Amino acid sequence: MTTPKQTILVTGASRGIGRAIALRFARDGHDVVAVARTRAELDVLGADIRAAGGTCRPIVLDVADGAAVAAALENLDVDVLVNNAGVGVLKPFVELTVEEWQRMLDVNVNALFHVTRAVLPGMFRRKVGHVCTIGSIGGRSVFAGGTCYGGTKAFVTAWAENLMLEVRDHGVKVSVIMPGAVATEFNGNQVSDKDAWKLMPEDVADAVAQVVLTPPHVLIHRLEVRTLTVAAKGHAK
Ligand code: NJP
Repeated sequence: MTTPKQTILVTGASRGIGRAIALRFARDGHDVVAVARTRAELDVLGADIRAAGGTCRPIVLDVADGAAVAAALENLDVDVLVNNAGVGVLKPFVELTVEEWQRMLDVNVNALFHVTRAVLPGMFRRKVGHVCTIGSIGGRSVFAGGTCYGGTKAFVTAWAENLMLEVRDHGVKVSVIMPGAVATEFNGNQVSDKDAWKLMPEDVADAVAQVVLTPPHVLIHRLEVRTLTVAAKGHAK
């Protein structure tokens, strides 16, 4: 490890990109706090991290539940928050149910308030911290089926930019990482050979690590991570 040990809170750590981010920071010797709703998957992550000599504190939590988030994260000193938990239901606007619409807003937008609001006061007190949020190139490259999801990810970028201007004088960095398509179970995908053209979750984890592990005076605020390979039809790449 080249930097001092830090406490890294990763939301949506049970699988996909969040799991890769948690494994990456644990491998680098940091204390990982892993948040998601699925206890069994968090247990597997914790066991994998411990088997490799790292440390992991799992927290079973719905990030859309503001009261539960406030209670769970109270008294936790977080150096780096990775807002990764996200939901995508990609289909035509007229086929979206109100529940699907609401769930994307709850997890992709409203949870940013709950989780970030819970950890920022501690970062202000310690005059150091980093809020790193996973957005999407779908937040600025439009695609059919992305009305709500793309809208929530456009919000992520705008929110992060505004927050960055507010908190940098407190010593807190804000970054947004915008991946292209990643081979995960996102949007009900079953990962298979057809996903070979996509980014791997570890590619995004590497990008997050590069952004987070910059020297104290350096802030990478926005980063797009794209694949060089040809996208399957209908995908932003
Ligand atoms: O998705 P997936 P990814 N409370 O479905 C968690 C963005 N992105 O890793 O609660 C707490 O494999 C869920 O855990 P669980 C995307 O928008 C992706 O691909 O146990 N956690 C699981 O760990 C998102 O922001 C692509 O069900 C909740 C995780 O979220 C991020 O990358 C492209 C939760 C979802 O794992 C990770 O997505 C792109 C809740 N209420 C951006 N609801 C892509 N894959 O192509 C869900 O540009 N989670």
